[in-house]
Amino acid sequence: MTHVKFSLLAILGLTSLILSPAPPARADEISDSLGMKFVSIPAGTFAISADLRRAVNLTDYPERRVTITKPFYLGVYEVTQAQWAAVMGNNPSRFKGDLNPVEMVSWDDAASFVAKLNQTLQEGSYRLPTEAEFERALFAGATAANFWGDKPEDVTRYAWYWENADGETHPVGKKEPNPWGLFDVLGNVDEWVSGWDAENYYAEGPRDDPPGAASGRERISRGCSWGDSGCGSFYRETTYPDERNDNFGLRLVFEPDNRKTKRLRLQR
Ligand SMILES: [Ca+2]
Repeated sequence: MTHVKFSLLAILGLTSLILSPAPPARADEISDSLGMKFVSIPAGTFAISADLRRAVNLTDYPERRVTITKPFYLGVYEVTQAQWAAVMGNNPSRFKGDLNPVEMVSWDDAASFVAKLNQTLQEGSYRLPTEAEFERALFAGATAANFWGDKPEDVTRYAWYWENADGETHPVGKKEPNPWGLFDVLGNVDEWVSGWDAENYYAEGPRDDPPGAASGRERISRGCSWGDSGCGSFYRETTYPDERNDNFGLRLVFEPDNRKTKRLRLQR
């Protein structure tokens, strides 16, 4: 069993050298043996976006503040097809490309990927981001309608969406990152977040580290995709957990095992 695990890790390591995009490393980035890179998102208190308030009918609350109490590592990129295939042994994507984001994955499929990754790599713990974490990371401290400001048309610098994507996904990391170093946080594929959709959740749920509703009928994706016209920070979709589509993908939160963090940290 141990032998199998080490062999798999060796394959994953080689695969990551060949198949990972390689922008300059930031001091606060870490990388796992699969080649997935993560950047630290700072803790802080912020107002959940007007668009999320509208989406969940929180119109009686002109401002609703939540706190992320500790920094967390979020994937710099969407999970790629090469990374998915290295872990799951298959590639369900419609738009094939090793460095393109995996798609045609349901929320349930994403949960299976996370479970297998945790079982295989054992370098720490992987999970989907909560919706509050996604909002924190997406807006990167900005209070404007989008992280770049109030001009919606500037989204074309950061995102692949209907008007510029030629009807398909693109390799991750080709557009500009947001101020906290996240690529394709808008556009390319919609990204699953944890928790269920629930109308009163942000009115009645916890203010600190809200995990998302514990039950419901539909899961949530954020960030718009190649197939969405007029992509922006407002984008939020709710879908049954077993529904696959060529616009659904994911990015992960990684909580490194503290004993291994030093080895995982990238050098400048
Ligand atoms: Ca995306």
